[in-house]
Amino acid sequence: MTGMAEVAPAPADIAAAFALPGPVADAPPYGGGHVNRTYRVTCAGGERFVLQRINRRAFAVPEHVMENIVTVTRHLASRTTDPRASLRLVPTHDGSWWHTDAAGEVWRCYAFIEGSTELSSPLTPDKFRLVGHAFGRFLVDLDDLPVEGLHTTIPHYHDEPRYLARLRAAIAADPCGRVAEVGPEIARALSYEAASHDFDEPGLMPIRATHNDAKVSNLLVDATTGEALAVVDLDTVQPGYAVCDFGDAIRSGATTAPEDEPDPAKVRFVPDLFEAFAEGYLGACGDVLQPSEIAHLRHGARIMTLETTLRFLLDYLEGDVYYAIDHPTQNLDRARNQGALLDDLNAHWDDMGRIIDRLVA
Ligand code: GN1
Ligand code: MG
Repeated sequence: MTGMAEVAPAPADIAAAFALPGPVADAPPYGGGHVNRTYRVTCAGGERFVLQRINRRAFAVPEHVMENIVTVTRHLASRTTDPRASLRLVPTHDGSWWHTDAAGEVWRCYAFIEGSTELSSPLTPDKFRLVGHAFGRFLVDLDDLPVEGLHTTIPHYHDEPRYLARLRAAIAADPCGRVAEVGPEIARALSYEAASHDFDEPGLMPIRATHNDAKVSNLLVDATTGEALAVVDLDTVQPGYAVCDFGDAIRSGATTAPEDEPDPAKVRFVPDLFEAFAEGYLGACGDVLQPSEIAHLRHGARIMTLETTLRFLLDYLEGDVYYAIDHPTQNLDRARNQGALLDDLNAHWDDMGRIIDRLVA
């Protein structure tokens, strides 16, 4: 451990930098993100906002994250007349879209989307079809956004061979003495070496503006009607492959258990949920996707499940330096969970192919 505890500025003081409609009444921590710090700010008049500090370990240049978000939220807002269908940034008093505090940390503030919620569990095929449709729409809405205008804010983000190389280095260095307890997890991860190269070929698919954290919880729905409202958590929007977003959604939704369920025996891939998501997704963006992308949807599902398996395992071996944890084995739980899902999803490889073929027929 390092000796000095971090002295974080009070979120209410940071919120005062933004052009809010009145004084801050409270600003408790909010949401289930693993990387950024998030607070829900309520003003004296009851108006609500989401205040976030961008994590520099994940995002080396937070200003680039913000420039991407400004570009993307503008573009998305121009596609709809519904103010609840896209995130709206609140400027600072001096007209900037972000605030840099005394320690150099970058903060931003969004209007809270009132009457919205994450989808409730259990996820049914009907609900997951709607998620597929929403992420498909997201792709269509960004289809005409010039991807050269976006920064790559996390280089090598979906570079699985590189995560595997880092895993090998972490095994060799064993900085926390944890290697001995994760033998089966390491063996499993290394057994996916061949699959890790699925996207190595340059130009395999078109590069688009993609979300890169397309998990179920990043779609807000109307709390009363359940209809889709906005895709949120736009920090990771950057140039990438559409099938990685498809895959992220599958690994987060086409499963019998949430990502940190500690008992891997409870984790199964659910083909019916895969099918429902793919149906909604292809219904919304099937015309925009190229044949190379449709052909690699299932590879996207496998590669993104491999990626979370590798990243959680790596973080456990490296001492929980990246993902926030609330108990000491949480990253190990997550790695085992995603690894179990990876094995089961991979066992359904041919089923996934048949489902996609049937849907595009
Ligand atoms: C992280 O912080 P959060 O929950 O939005 C991570 C994603 C992972 C996800 C796993 C910048 O997202 O890549 O898929 O956790 N974001 C970053 O739940 O690393
Ligand atoms: Mg995220």
